[in-house]
Amino acid sequence: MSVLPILIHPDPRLKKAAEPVGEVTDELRQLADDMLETMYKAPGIGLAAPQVGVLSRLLVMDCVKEEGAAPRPMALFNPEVVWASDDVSTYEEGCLSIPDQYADVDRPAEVRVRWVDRDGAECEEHFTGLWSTCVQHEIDHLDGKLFIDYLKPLRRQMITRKMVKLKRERARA
Ligand code: GNR
Ligand code: NI
Repeated sequence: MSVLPILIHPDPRLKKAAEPVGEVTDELRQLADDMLETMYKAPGIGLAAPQVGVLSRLLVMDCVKEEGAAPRPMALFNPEVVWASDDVSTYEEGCLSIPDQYADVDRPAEVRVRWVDRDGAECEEHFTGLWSTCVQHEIDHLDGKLFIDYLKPLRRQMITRKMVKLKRERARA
């Protein structure tokens, strides 16, 4: 198991659509485990493969937030939204690739998602609440989309400038 470096916006790899995964190999299972370790350490509730520089359709998440509750680490290969509610909910989102920046984003309140799990089995589940927000945020990453793409251009530009500065400072440190 290892913690992987997380790419910071702006980075061309965060803007590209990721490629579907073929067979779920040991190498991909290892990547999923490393991504989970990276996500828990950050800490975050989700992570998509492009955020660690891998352009494959894989995301991991665990949105259990109750203190002392059993964790639920999930790895989703080739996830697809097969149904979305007309009902919208607003959540203040953040992103590990855009540190310390938060903004309200509207998304369908509930979604039904189909994916392939680490054993290669087809799964389908209905997500609500934070799980729904998170899985949609992660699938957006697989399509090269960030939560700031939903904001007005001026706000997005301000955040991008801050990230350019942050990256420059980190590179000098
Ligand atoms: O850790 C994360 N928290 C979060 C909060 C609200 C909406 C979405 C998220 S996902 C984010 C981790 C991340 O950047 N995943 O891509
Ligand atoms: Ni993110």
